Amino acid sequence: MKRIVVTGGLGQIGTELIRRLRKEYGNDCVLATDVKEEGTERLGEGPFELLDVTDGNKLSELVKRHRADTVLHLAGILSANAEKNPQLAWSVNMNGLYNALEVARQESCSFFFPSSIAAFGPGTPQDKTPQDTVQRPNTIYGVAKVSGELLCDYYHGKYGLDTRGVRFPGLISYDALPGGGTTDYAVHIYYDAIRKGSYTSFIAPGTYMDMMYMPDALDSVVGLMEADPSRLKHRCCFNITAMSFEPDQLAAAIEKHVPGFVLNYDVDPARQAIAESWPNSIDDSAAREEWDWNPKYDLEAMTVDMLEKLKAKLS
Ligand code: NAD
Ligand code: AKB
Repeated sequence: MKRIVVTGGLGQIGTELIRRLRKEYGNDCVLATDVKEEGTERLGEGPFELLDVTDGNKLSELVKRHRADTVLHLAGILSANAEKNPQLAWSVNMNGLYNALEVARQESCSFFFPSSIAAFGPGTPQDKTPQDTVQRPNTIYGVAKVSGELLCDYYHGKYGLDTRGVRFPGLISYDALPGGGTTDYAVHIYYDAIRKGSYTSFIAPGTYMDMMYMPDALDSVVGLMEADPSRLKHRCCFNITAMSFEPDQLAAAIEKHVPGFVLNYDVDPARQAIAESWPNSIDDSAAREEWDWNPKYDLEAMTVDMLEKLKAKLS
């Protein structure tokens, strides 16, 4: 039975991942932590501790006290918020990661790192971006993600630490709201479709980005952490994707189920520039070959489920 510590557990991913892990491994086996406390009731039964990941001593104390064998390091500042305060983003995203890796090394824990499509940049091939390719991002978030990937691979090579990770695309979900990223438009559009029948996008038409529905993202974490290590040629991190679309295509998918839905545009230059520096679509064949990655939701299936779940939530 695994004993897991999750950092940044009250975010968009953590909220759902912790419930899923508690179902799989037992409530008491999963220690949720975050720098804030609002939203703990959404995590279900199980232990919770306040933790700022820049405090390495507290992180170490909690991992030891929980007798953890696995650390899932979700704490971070997302792309758009990171550009507003690069110094804070570096401190949380890099120093927090270093602290978490050091504790994992000392306590011999398996380690999960959520990288991002942001680990690519303007010089990367933009279509079907390969697993191993140019990574020269021009955002502080992306710079920290590439550095984090390298650091995780370093800990694997140097210390034999069981580090694993994925490059998540934009994640779409109906439970916790996204935390200040560039792909957030693809979540907000569903809320506004139900509340107002229209949405104003801060991302321009024709801007393709990879996306994924949260149930597939949760499967990816569990699937990769359970994967047979002898099959893994890569560690940090695997390209994974489920779909790639631009705002008009997303609007058309929603309009099929919300007749009369209207998409307007008021493009935010800062977030648009970030989006344009990321791939249009990435190639996830390494993940498919090495640990049988296989997402279930395409745009249509995700849209049907999102609208149904959100209608129930907002009614
Ligand atoms: P989120 O912003 O929703 O949640 C991040 C959590 O980290 C928040 O609950 C926040 O309170 C916490 N946090 C911030 N500073 C902290 C600190 N100093 N100490 C401890 N906790 C702190 O983000 P998310 O979407 O859940 O993403 C989790 C991870 O996955 C991040 O590393 C993110 O970069 C990565 N990721 C997310 C996406 C996505 O679309 N959601 C895509 C790619 C990668
Ligand atoms: C963001 O937009 O910052 C995140 C991500 C793709 O990393 N959703």
